[in-house]
Amino acid sequence: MATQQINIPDIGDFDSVEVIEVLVAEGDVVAVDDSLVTLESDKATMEIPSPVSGKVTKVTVKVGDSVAEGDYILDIEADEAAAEEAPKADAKKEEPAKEAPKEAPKAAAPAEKPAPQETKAPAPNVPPVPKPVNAQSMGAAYHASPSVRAFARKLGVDLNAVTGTGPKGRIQQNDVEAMIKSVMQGSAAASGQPQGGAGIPSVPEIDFSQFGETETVELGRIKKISGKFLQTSWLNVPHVTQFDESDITEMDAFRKSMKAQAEKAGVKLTPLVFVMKAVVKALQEFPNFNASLSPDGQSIIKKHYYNIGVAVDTPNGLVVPVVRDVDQKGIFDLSKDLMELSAKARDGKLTPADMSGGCFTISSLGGIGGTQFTPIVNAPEVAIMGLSKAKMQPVWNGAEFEPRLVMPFSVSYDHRVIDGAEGVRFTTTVGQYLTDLRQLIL
Ligand code: CAO
Repeated sequence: MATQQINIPDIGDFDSVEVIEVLVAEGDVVAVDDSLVTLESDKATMEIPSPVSGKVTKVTVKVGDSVAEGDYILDIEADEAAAEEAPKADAKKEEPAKEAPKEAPKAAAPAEKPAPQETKAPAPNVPPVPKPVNAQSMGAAYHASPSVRAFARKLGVDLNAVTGTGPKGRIQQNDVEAMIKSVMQGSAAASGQPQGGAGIPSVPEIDFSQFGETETVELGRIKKISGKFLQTSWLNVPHVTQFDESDITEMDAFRKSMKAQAEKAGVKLTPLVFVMKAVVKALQEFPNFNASLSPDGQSIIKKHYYNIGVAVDTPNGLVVPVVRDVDQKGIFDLSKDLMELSAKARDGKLTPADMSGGCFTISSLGGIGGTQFTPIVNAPEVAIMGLSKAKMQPVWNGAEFEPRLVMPFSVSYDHRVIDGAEGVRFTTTVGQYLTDLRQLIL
């Protein structure tokens, strides 16, 4: 089998152009016209096709190299049949066979110089999805003809994300079309909302059974519904999460001192009801947090009522019943509402009315643990608070360290409505109210 040295053919008026892709690696088998490298000048992108079929035995260029006509780029051990055919092929390509085949890269060049193809930046609606590079083919993550590459480029599709169904995994035009279709359908289905052109690449489908035993269990109804809402919010709301903490030593002492009274009233006081009161007072001071963005994104709808959603963990998934008019209720009433709603939630008896009309949500994981987390805004609300577990900590009081009960919390908010400074002012204010509950009656 003859080894053919492949050189850069006539590339027109370009003296020196950059190699932007090396599409083959040693060991790859190529067919005639398979693209070997992609070159890019300031005006165009062009692919250099293989003049022969065979096995790549050596690659002498790498991405970033500058090349010109005649530069040696790789060796191909031509198929016997191809080698025999080669002279004919050369003849067909109308290049004068002035040199011996072994050192005849120019003779092997295609007659038509590769047509420079206009390159466009990838369309922003289909972001590139990295695909693991085949370890045996580091330079060639995919195979596709120049026309398919041009088609993909035109539509802004990263071919690394496309699975080729052609011979030897070659990417064909219908593979690119299928990829676009799946992206559009996947993102639309996942959000349950019209997409407005924001196509999100789908997560690759993997057959996990190739790695071990698996079991497929359908998601419960609540998980399916809440999943859609969570994803819609995650995709639509530019989230910022502000972390903070509050010294709740006095608050907790007060809560414990009220235990007997609470029991008499048939309720159990947890830190959550105090947080609800502190949040509502802060919402009154920072009305942007008690608001929704209009659907056209041009106005803020401020609410003059204070209904707080509370995320409740149930065996079937997460639900968010709403405690109404928190501003008008005392802590015993709030505690009663909370207990009733969370019992209804766990029994699966919440009605749609129980879960609507919220202004701001609190997600409390404080009874379980954790130090901080980033809750997802319950859109169309614009902010959500996450409570984590309070812990005794040494706190410097100016003269010495004192043991204090400190509760970490976070607030995620919609940055289209709330600025960072406002975000931290809000958390600081809530923290201060929790530290000194007397401020709530001012
Ligand atoms: N720090 C320390 N202890 C806390 C605390 C905090 N921040 N918050 C609650 N606790 C304590 C309570 O005081 C109680 O202890 P005691 O019995 O000794 O008083 C214990 O933890 C259990 O409280 P609880 O969780 O039953 O009650 P709650 O009022 O704090 O919360 C409810 C009620 C319904 C919100 C909660 O049960 C729940 O479901 N939490 C999970 C919410 C969730 O999953 N959110 C995630 C959303 S994002 O995926």
